[in-house]
Amino acid sequence: MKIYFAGSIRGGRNDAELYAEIISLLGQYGEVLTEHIGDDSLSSMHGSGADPVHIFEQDSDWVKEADVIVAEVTTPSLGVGYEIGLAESLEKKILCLYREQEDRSLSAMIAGNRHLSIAEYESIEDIENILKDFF
Ligand code: 6IA
Repeated sequence: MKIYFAGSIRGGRNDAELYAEIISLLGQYGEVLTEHIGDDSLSSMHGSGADPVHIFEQDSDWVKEADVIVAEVTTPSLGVGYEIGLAESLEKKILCLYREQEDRSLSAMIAGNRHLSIAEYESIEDIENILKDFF
């Protein structure tokens, strides 16, 4: 099973450590194509010289190759939203993980989309159980 994990980069890296934990949990279920998303040294600015055309093409290819997309959607990210839309158009199975926030709500384009599985969590233990059910 090939798993594409999507998480915010330029949207903000506050949850980068959590992404690494989720990626490690996902490793029990298959090959995670995007382990770099949890890389703590990948800041929103670092590597800004990286070729965006290459990143776009590589990530789009990986979405196509993946059996399943797991997206952490708490930190709003244009890239993650795009990847979810692309995956939906390719009829992939998609799980969105969301932690409720005091100051903002999840985009209606995600929250209101019946093609997505959306799971709210509070702790990493919740995520473990959500993944068990999903896979
Ligand atoms: O809009 P965002 O940057 O928050 O979008 C994040 C999403 O887009 C992630 O799920 C990634 O799959 C993808 N993505 C965005 N930027 C990159 C990237 N380097 N490398 C790989 N995937 C990416 C960007 C340059 C970075 C060193 C700042």
